[in-house]
Amino acid sequence: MEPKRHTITAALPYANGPLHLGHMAGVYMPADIYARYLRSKMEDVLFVCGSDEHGAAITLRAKKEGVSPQEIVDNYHDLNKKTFKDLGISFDIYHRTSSDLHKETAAEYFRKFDEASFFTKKTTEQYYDEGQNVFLADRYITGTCPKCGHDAAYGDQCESCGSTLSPLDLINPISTLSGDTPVLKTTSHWYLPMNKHEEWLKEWIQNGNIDGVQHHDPTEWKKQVIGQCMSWIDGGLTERAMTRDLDWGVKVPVLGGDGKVLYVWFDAPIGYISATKQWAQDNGRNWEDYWKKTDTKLVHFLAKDNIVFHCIIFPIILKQSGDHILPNNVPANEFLNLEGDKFSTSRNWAVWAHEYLQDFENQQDILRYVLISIAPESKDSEFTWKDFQARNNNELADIFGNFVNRVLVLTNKYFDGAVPARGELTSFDQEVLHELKGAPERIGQAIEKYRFRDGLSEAMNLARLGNKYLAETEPWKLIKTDQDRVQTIINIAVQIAGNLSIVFNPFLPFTTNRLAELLAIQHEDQHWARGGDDNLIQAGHRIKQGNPPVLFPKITDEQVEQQLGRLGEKSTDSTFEPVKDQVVFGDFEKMDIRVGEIVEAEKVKKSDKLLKLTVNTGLDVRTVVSGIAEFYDPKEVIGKKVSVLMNLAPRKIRGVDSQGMILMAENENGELNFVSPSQEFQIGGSVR
Ligand code: B3M
Ligand code: ZN
Repeated sequence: MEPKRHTITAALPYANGPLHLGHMAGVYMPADIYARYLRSKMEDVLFVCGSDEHGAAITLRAKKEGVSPQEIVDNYHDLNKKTFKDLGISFDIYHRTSSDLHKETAAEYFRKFDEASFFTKKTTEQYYDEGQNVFLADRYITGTCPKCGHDAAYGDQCESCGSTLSPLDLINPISTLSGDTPVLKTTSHWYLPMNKHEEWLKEWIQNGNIDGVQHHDPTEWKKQVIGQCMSWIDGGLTERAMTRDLDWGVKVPVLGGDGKVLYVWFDAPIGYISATKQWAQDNGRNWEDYWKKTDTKLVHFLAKDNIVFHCIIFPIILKQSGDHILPNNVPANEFLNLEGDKFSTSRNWAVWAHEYLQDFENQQDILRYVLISIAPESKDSEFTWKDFQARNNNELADIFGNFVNRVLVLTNKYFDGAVPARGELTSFDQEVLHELKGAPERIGQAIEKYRFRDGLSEAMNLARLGNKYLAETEPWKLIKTDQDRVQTIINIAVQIAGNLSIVFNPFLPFTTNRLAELLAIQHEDQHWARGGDDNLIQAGHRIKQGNPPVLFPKITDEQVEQQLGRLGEKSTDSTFEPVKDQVVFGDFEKMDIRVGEIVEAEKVKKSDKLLKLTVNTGLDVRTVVSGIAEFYDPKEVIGKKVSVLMNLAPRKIRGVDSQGMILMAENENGELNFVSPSQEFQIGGSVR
């Protein structure tokens, strides 16, 4: 049965950090190509995503930075939403799980499950930090991994050996909040008895059917996906708590739920549904069509670490809901590595998508092309800047860009921009047109089977064919002697160029839009159904006049070097610096800070940044050099009360002896402001 509509989801990224190329290659690019392709076939498509704004990782980051979780998620929700948009990821909605609609929706599912007794409620002992008065989420506990001995395993997982753990498995558990050893304390939670669902899950994942009803073709699922699920199931499914003792998240909406929130993996997948509800409200549609009708095809895009949640936990939720459809496929990808190593946020071993967009303005499609070419579809793969450069320069620029440029230039030059009619065809012409006709089918098949790399390489083959066609027919040599032949050649070349704007459209939407403009063709002519048409552009049609722009500028060695030099540098992704290591009060007490008054100020010679200040500290009058010249004029600081670190060892700065330091507050733009008493205050008073 052909589906009537498509619900496409892409994993909701945690709003606690920016997005890097690994996320893009593994999840969002493939999902976007799939969505764009289906839209171009005029199918009914809903493509949803949004920020996952709950979970312990976010509260942990907020604690580290000394801000509220809401501030963190507001910041990254906006940044990530914009990054996706700028990269051309065509979500119909980018929602967020901290929205009221989401919280109501998730709570409603939870309430229904509770009423229907789909949960079991259990009281167990869990680790508790007595100093901080909180139960510790799995991620807040580290200790030694019982499987491999790694000494910094988390309560839910050992990142060294990959084992799934429970906090009680850890040897020598430590609370990351305080560094103390936590104690065990009893608490009650709602558990999803996954073990009760083992039988149907097995049948559904392996054979695609439930109770004799065929839901999908299991041969279309990736082997790794089925493999991972079966190894979980064969290992025995257990009960998993669907609630947590936390104050950030969706509040548990039933009796006894005080101080507890929904487990983020119960809450987040429902985010797809609440996003759909929001979209439906905004567009006068019915959300249920996209989640309940059996002629809707639901596909989840994600990376391999999210497989079990989308193939086991969420399907249980969907099936228990009674009338919801199950995913038709979960084409999960493996991981992308970077220059020989794993992506790592803490070491800043990453290429951040928003930084790419700043550094390579209007070159989104180069990134899209490269990331799809190397997408980790069946095994881990690697991004390197050298390869990025090579793929752009040798493929996009030299093949695609070169071909299109020739077609446009020759059409303008020989025929004044009017597409010539073709005459008699040679067997080579016929071969080329035959190839052209088959291309959309080959590419579409690959996309529908989630083989995006193959699809892209087939599309590139069409550009290659065009390039080869012109190189072999050499119209520039014939123009003086055989105008008829040149007409045919250019006509065929124009048809290929027009078709490139169709078959590349899902992959390189910015480029194909530019191409359509240059060829002066309508949006309708870019629908997938027009693909393969060897008369896509009629004789006599006028293309855009003038010199065509360069579609793919070459990437230089300097650009590559610059990017390489940045890897591993201090992270710029945080608005606030993380909290420094703990100190005891004695450390702080060693510092003698007092209120002083600036009595004289002048610029330090040959420096744009430094002011030489004379400060009356109540005990003495001393000279302090301060790096504030960009923010304060010498005249305006005289008379200001400031905080002076008195016992900082004297230093010579630009030949001036500086005794002490003036304390400054710094904002996110690096602007400095005096730390001063808020009212008139006595000079010499101590600051502590
Ligand atoms: N936020 C995990 C992740 O970003 C999680 C995905 C949720 S999808 C419902 O890897
Ligand atoms: Zn381990």
